[in-house]
Amino acid sequence: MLPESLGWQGQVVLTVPGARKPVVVVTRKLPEAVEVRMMELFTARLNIDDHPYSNAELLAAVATADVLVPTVTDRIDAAVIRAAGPQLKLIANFGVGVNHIDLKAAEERGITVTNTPGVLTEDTADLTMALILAAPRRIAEGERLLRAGKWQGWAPTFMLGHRIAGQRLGIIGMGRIGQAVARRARGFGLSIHYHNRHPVAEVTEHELEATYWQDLDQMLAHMDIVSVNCPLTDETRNLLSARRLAKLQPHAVVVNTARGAIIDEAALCDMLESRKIAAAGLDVFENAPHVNPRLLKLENVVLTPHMGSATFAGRIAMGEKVIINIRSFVDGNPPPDRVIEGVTT
Ligand code: 8YV
Repeated sequence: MLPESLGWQGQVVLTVPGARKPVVVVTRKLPEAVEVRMMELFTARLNIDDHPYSNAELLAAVATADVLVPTVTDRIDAAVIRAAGPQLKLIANFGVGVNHIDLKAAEERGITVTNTPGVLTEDTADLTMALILAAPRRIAEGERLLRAGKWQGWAPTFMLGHRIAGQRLGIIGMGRIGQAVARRARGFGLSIHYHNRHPVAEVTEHELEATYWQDLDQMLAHMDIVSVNCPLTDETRNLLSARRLAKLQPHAVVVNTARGAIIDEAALCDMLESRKIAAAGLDVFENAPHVNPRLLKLENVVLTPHMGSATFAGRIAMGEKVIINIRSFVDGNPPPDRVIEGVTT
């Protein structure tokens, strides 16, 4: 009989002397330093060849794992959660967005969900800023032209884009990442506007000289660049609908480093094709990794493959957060990054 006591959520505490190590199933390959530490601390089942798990593999994983460590490429829906064995008490997501996890089903089954906020803020804000610069300045288009051997030399009217300084940036979602984007954007001379469920603290608004728009439609009509930085939830799905996109000015640029499904992608393609908006910079897509072929044909779009948090330091820090969440939980304590439905971090 293994010694055991119960923790904060009624979970079996797995770190008392003599207890077995918790079985932790990690669905994707993580940075080596993270995997080594997980091997030391847990009975870690790693994904050596990094193939995305099939539904059958997910079902098998939750049947035996004490802890599941999924990523954005796993669909942890109600059926997967229903298939979990009684020992599964924690889903420690590697990533901040949890739209791929059915939080309600998890709660009903008494499964705690955690994520990794904070450690990918600066990296994601950097990539957002890169797209904010790249789309109006046609950087990717210029690079494609040069590599294709089509550059015939400098000319006064060649590759003209739009000036960044002095433009209005409208940030949708003024959480950690939105604010980090705002700080960077101010350095480039952009003025900051934002839409959020609530205004940010006065001190932050003051620091960023930011203008709050309660009405998103109204904000969209006045922005030069719009950046999507909110989580995907039932409320934000299709937030930039065809109707809302139609509010944008013809020179407007749309940047999205959050989740593809926040924008009506087909409507965005219509707008870009007909030049009803000028350009877009997209790191995320509605049906990733499938990218709408209409986007691939457009010169006025900069496309990156969901790289927002893709830095060595960022991914290691995310792994460390996952480990801290698991350790706290199996010690019987509330994990620091617990996700509660409807409360976004
Ligand atoms: C992550 C992200 O790399 O954390 C997120 O929400 O979008 C990415 O930057 C990815 O989700 C890993 O699961």
